[in-house]
Amino acid sequence: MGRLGVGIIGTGMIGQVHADAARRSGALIIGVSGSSVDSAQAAVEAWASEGRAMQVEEMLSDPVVSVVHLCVPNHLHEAFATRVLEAGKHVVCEKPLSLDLAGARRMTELAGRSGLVAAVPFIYRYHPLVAEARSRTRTGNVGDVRLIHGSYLQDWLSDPAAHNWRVDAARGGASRAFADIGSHWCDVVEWVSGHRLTEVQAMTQTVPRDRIAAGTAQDPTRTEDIACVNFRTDKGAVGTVVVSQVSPGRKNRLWFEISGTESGISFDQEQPEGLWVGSRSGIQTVLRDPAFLSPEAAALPNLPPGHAQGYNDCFAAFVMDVYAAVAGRSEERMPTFSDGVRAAVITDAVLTSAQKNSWVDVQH
Ligand code: SOE
Repeated sequence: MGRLGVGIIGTGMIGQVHADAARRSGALIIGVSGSSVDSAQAAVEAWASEGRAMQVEEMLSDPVVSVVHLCVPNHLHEAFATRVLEAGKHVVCEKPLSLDLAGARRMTELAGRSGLVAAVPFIYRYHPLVAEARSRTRTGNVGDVRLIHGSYLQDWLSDPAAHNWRVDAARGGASRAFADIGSHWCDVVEWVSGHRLTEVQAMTQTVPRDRIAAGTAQDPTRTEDIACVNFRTDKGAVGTVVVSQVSPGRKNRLWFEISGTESGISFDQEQPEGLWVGSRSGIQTVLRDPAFLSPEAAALPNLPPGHAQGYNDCFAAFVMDVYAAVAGRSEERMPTFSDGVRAAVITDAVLTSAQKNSWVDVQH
């Protein structure tokens, strides 16, 4: 069978990440579409030379294109995903799925009716040591989980003059920091622990600043830079997560710790080659050495220990699962639009709780 033909819509950093992952997964990039022919052509020359600049309509009517990766700003996700699915093509849509919960639900219902693969890159599930943490939690090694806590800290918006489409609610959505990266944290801890958040009590903060983008004055930031969320889970645990994109020195620091009755485990995305394991008798660092990992973790693509794996490796493993699903093989780990709705449900509850200053149930 020939190589899977894919299209990329969006020419920013994440478009290149998707393209690299697609190539590593054996696909052929047929075309790239962008906000202009020039931006699409520049992307082709920079990271998709086997393809060509295409208009969206041309990409969606090309029978060689089977999967379309959406790497555009959030406010365009629903319209583009709808066009892709209605064109009969499988879709990978960046998170958050839509600007709000209703949009995420519409997209997921359409995807369900289409019978096509519709995936969302919650890619931190694909770190081998995240899989190891899941294995140890699910097989009872950790014992009964009592506490889940952590943070997801970045600093790319800590410069008062920094600007990005994400800070504008009209293009990014009503939630920014939590929808953008708090969603990753919640997805990965629910995936690892098997617990589901059932109630949240949240505070959000937008740090004062004026952002003047090059050439145009922008409204002062309206979406949150920081979210502090307490939560309860369906299996009796409690927890808290701090999400920030204004924490100087923290570049992409997703970190969680799960405390059980037998042991604790902790994972730091910025130090992904070792998993912290603690018990009353002592602590150890489990290295990413497939020879000593659970089958679930060893089954993920693993370079030899000491050959550090990272973000792009997780992305490639995710895209491999998407293309396996396109070929008809179901992949339990693969996050779908249903997981995108889950993230939107939690985000909606966080915003509601912050606005009401009260505990809020997380809808099923
Ligand atoms: C920016 O916050 C960002 O690129 C997110 O959009 C990604 O989902 C996250 O993985 C890294 O940071």
